[in-house]
Amino acid sequence: MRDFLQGWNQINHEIILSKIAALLTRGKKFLLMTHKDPDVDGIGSMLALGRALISKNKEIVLLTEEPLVSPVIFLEGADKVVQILSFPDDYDAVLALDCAEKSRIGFSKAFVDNAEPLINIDHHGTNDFFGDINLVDEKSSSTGELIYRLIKNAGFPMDLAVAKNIYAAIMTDTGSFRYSNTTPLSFRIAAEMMDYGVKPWELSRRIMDEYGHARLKLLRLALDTIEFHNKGQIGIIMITKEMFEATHADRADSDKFVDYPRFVSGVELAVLIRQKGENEYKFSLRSNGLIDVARLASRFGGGGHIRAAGFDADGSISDLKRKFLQEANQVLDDLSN
Ligand SMILES: [Mn+2]
Repeated sequence: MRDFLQGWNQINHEIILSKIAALLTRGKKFLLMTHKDPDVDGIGSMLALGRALISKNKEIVLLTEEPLVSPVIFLEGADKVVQILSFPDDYDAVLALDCAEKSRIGFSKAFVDNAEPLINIDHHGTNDFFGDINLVDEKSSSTGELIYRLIKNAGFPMDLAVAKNIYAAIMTDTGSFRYSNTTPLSFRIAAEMMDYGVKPWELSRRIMDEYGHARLKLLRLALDTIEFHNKGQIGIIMITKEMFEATHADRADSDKFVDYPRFVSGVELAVLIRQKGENEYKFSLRSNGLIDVARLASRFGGGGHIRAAGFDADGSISDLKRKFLQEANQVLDDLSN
């Protein structure tokens, strides 16, 4: 039965892919968006699909709420991404890429509600199917992988610029092909992208391995905050606004900091708490395999993947931490019973 259902799901995705491909082939003008605080998968997917559509003589607008920062700014074609405020209503479709829910797109509700039809292409298990058409495949390593399948299905042209963005999207979402979401298909696509001229070393150096002095200064401060709970099973690292200010670092500079507690032996759940405002915090959760952090995050109104999820929280940090640890300890204790 399980095999049958998985098979059915796969057939279903192909039908939806064809439906989206037909819509993109027929239409003329499209708006592409991704989630707030966009990552390489989101922007890379926008750039890859945008470029493929431009070679089919479509009019494309690639829109983000905020100007791009490192590392997404280093993606091929990133200078084509714009920030505008009004919403012209003459698009043949609006595509939301890598967004688990409508509110993740950012912008005002009225702005996004104007989008019609809204096509939701995503790989988050917590996706709530907010689109008029939903291509949601949680087995996909990345949205970039879905964009690859869409481009193939539609028969749109692939070139080095498209390949670089698809490769970068898969590379970052799989942690350089190390995370549990890495599949044989991820490797096959990566190999094909190399045939188009992608150089893995060059892309990983530019997008994953290069950082400025600010990041190192921020890391120095953040490492001092690491604490462990529940017999060393929970590791927490914290970054305050003052730390950002003192080091002139930006949000992207704290990317992957959660790996420092995560790599410590015995840790099952790693948490990065980033202060966004006076009483505003972002919790990023990583699981080493035992805990479903998407479920844990959803108890606080957030979401994500089984091994990587997060949520926003308002309040005093001591209260937020206490409430979070209560839930997390409970989940861990239930697992060991
Ligand atoms: Mn993604």
